[in-house]
Amino acid sequence: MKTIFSGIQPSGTLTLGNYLGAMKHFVDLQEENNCYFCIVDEHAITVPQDRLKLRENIRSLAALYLASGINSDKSTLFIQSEVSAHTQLGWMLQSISYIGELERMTQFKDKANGKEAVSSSLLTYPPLMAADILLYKTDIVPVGDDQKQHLELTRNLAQRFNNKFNDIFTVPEISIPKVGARIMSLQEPTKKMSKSDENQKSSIFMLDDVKKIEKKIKSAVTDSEGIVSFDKENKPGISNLLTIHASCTGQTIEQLVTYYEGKGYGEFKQDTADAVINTLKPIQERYQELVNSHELDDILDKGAEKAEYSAAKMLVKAKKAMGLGRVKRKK
Ligand code: ATP
Ligand code: LTN
Repeated sequence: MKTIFSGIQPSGTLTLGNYLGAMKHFVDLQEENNCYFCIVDEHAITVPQDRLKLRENIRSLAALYLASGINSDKSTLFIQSEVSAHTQLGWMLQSISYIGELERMTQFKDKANGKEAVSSSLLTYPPLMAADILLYKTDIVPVGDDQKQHLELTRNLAQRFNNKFNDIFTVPEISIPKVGARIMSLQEPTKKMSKSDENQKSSIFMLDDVKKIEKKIKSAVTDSEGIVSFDKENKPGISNLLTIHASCTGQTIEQLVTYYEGKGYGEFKQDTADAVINTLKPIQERYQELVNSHELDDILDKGAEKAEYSAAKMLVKAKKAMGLGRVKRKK
């Protein structure tokens, strides 16, 4: 049995990209592994957040995890800020991170780009992410393609710590899905679909209603060729819709391309919209039952307690390795 850890930021309503690139795979993984799934609210505050909206997003994300199929009897679901070991180890890992390597992170460069007041936590975000992962002796981290660089840094920090102090951390592996690792924006299909995109038409949100989903897919940017085929370079829009369609139905891209030979974009888009609706509808129904329930609070309480127990043990080891605090003497 392997230990799995992954996190999603409560920085807005989740998109279809978050679901197909990350959450959907979490559900399969929990069957045979020891899984931790985290609502990383301390990562979300690296950019400005409205406090009431953040609270709402945290709850909504927790409900979406469960509605998508995360089972609290099999997995530990918890909120990052409710387990204080994360920021504590995050600080310790900052002390072995170099400013140069943090400045090279593309997520930092993208999010800091052109802004005047960039928080220092946006720069030190990766050591906190490393702490999330390393606290639980994680073997595998399932994420979308965009997190590769952060995972590489996490592995470097784990090895650096182990060499410098004591060999306590497991060096984690990354796991990226074969299809759906990077769902692109519907309006600019060379950019990834993101929950913080300002153009609402670019992203399908997991809670969008049927009409909105249809409208967004029908107005997705494509090309004038009229042939449904997969070519990321020259046909990024159609290729993205093919990826979405394949991930939602479980068909392969080759099967879809054969099926739509000689058919127009209109029919293909309508079927893609139906595939998305069939995927999201049952999740939305379960979400409504959960979001304001006591059941949700009970699950999060239990999750925080379980996570705290494992994380505290690793934190003691890390402090000891670095020489922090005192050696407890027997009385
Ligand atoms: P933000 O836009 O606020 O930075 P985000 O939409 O990128 O956030 P995260 O919370 O940072 O979402 O990511 C949660 C998970 O979803 C990560 O594993 C990430 O790799 C994955 N993910 C995010 N966007 C996509 C996408 N467009 N396609 C596939 N996977 C994605
Ligand atoms: N950085 C990630 C979110 C994240 C995460 C993690 C993912 C924070 N901590 C630990 C996996 C494991 C993102 O922006 N998607």
